[in-house]
Amino acid sequence: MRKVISTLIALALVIGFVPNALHAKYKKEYKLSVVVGPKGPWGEAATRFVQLVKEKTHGRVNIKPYFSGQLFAGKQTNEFLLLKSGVADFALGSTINWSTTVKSLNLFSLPFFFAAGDKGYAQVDAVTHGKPGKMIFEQLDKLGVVGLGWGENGFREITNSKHPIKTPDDLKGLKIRVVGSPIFIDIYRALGANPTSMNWGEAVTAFRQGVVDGQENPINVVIIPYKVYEFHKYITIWHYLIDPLIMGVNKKVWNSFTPEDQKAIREAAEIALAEEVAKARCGLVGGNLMAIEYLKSKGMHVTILNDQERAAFKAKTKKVYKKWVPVIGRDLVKAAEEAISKVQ
Ligand code: X2X
Repeated sequence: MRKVISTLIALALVIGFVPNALHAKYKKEYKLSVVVGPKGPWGEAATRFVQLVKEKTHGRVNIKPYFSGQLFAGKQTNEFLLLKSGVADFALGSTINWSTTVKSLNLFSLPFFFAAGDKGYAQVDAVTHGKPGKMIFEQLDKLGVVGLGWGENGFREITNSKHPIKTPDDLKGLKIRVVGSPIFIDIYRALGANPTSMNWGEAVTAFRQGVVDGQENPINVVIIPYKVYEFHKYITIWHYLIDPLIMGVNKKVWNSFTPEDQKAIREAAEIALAEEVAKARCGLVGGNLMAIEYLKSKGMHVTILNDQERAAFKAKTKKVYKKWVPVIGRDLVKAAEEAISKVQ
């Protein structure tokens, strides 16, 4: 009898207390950094991820989203450092914002590296979901961040309050707000514009007050939810560069989760990100251009560049490639070019 009781006690310990002991190390709340607010596909994906993680881990992992850059007091290019150091446990971050720390991420900011139209999206998928994407996640890992998957801010299009932009000459002298990432300053200087870096937190007020003439951001994730059309009448769809998002988690935090919870968190990320990418592309691909029609209905004057017109801009940015390809890493650029060349 005694033996039976002690076996039962031992079993209870194994079943009940061991998992508790593992979870005891868990924090009450994990912080998720997001640059933008809760509205639009990017913010909504953060909220969705948090809900899914809670459900799938049966409440063991509680994440709170910190929107509008609350964790980094405005300076969005610091986000990766915060994630790496553990000030943020998770971040759903833009590759542009992280590229000041993770140089390889400037790959996505090479101007006119990807094709326009549907082909461009297929090329982006080939890069992020192929060998180059793996190479990037390996680098993140070395820097102390585990990549859980790719989302999308989107191809960045340029808007302004002055006139249509169709040729590089049209950019001359325009004061364009850009993210505080050096490659953007190089691109706009090469194109003859006057770039000024500004955090997203101050940007919308700057558009409203006319402190800048223009800006560049993706249509579904930023221009529509943040009503940029209220400040800028002109948009040029030029698909000049893509801004993927990454769901990242601090490596120490990641390693503190049980394999079961890691699996649950990965699944949550996969679902939330797939939904986010679909929203980021909705009305911009597959012959459905409803998002562009929506901008027109809001009074925007839309200019869509053809391949020849894009080539004129690309030709002006040669020195950007010369300077940045070695910074990004020739191996990675080559792997990306190979992945792109396989897309029909
Ligand atoms: O600041 C921007 O333009 C934004 C919101 O797109 C990024 O965070 C890169």
